Amino acid sequence: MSQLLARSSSKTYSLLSKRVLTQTRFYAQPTLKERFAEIYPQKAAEIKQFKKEHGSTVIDSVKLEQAYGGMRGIKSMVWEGSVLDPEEGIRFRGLTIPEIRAKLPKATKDSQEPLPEGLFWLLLTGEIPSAEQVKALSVDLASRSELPEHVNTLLDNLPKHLHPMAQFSIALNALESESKFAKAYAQGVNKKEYWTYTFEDSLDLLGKLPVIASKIYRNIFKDGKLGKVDLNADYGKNLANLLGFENGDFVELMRLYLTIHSDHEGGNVSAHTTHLVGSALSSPYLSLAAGMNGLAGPLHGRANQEVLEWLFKLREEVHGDYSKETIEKYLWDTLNSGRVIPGYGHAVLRKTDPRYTAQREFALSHFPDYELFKLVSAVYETAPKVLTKQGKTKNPWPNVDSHSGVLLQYYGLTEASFYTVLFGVARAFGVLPQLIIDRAVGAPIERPKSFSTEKFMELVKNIESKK
Ligand code: HAX
Repeated sequence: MSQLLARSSSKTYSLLSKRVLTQTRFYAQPTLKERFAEIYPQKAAEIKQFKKEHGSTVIDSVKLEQAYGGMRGIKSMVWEGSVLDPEEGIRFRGLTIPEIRAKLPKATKDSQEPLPEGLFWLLLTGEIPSAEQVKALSVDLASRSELPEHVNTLLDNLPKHLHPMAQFSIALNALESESKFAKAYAQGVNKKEYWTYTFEDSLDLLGKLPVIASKIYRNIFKDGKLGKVDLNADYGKNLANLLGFENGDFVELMRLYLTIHSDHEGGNVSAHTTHLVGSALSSPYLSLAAGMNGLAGPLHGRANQEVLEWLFKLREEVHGDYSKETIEKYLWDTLNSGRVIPGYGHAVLRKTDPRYTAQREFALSHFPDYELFKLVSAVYETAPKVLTKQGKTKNPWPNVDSHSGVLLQYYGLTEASFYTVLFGVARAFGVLPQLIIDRAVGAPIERPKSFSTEKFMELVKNIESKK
């Protein structure tokens, strides 16, 4: 416990966390860092042995169209936290979304949604933590929440018209000043110790994200004032309260939102970028910032903003007429104008995203009659048929971004340009565990081979002449 308290970034938080920690009984159980240190040497040894015994087994072959097609489907990355099945969707360490909703610890006995802190533990260790362990992790993260003054000043001085995701990325880069990994590396730390500093940076980062996100939100859209982090509260509650929302159902939504948006295996742009940049031993701050710049793209995380803007235009245009014919016409108009239907399609999935389904279930149980939810449901009835008829899209079904904005709208978080920042906070829960694992197993710098078209033509000619 003393180790945990020593990590607190300020005296006040140390004293407060001491009080909170002594009120709980978790200290008999290992902390996340202690548990990871216990299990990872064995895992690293297993991986080493696996590579030694099977390293030359051919696991995939690559077609030219894949090289030109965004490297789709090539099995060439290791990602421990989750695996995505095209039909079934995501499994976190083998567990589906309904399973994690049922099995991960909850904030209270009345709470329905899992705590994202528990998911972080699961992704890092492969184990479901106890309620006490999750409580300790919540306290630990909250105790790391304070931002250095220069980051506060920086955020307060950014122009309001700068997109929230650009502000988020700037803040993460500026936090590099706090990197324990970068400092240890500069002092010549042994590579066996890399993971421990990466772990500390990752937890410091996670702890600070609700404050960064809320500061951006309140600076741009509200009065710029920010509440205090409550050391007794869980991550989702603190995030909701800092943003300025007290409603208990919204707090529950934040817990669900953070959990289901966390990880979606390694090949998506934000996860892959974080991993790639981290492979050069850039600190977790710089690596996550790079990943967030990718999440900000409209074909990736920013799709949640695009969906809302698209829905609003649709609503304006159809004047309350949500009939299939009207919606179908609007969908065709979008496609015929050379744009994508935001929130539909996926590079891997070939069915409705279970993250969409989880959010739909949340809406059905909390506000089935909400007008915007009905509109989202009406689009769900029609868009897959239109996209199938169009014949180009490999997956005509909705993805996670199709639904999240409507839930936030219902509770009054109406500023769609902020939505990707929330996604970014959640994505940190998925990509940081892999960064810690990468350092624990000594993952190499990533460097795939590229060819010019001329060189590919030469290669293809040679291969085809031998047939
Ligand atoms: N609307 C219209 N056309 C679409 C489409 C959609 N929703 N989804 C795919 N297509 C088109 C593609 O643009 C592509 O057209 P071209 O051949 O003219 O280039 C064709 O169908 C084949 O694409 P695909 O193989 O089905 O899809 P990709 O793997 O290339 O792309 C995307 C996957 C998610 C980028 C794509 O489906 C898309 O643009 N969707 C809309 C944006 C969106 O919702 N993004 C969020 C995805 C989930 C995510 O990452 N969240 O963070």
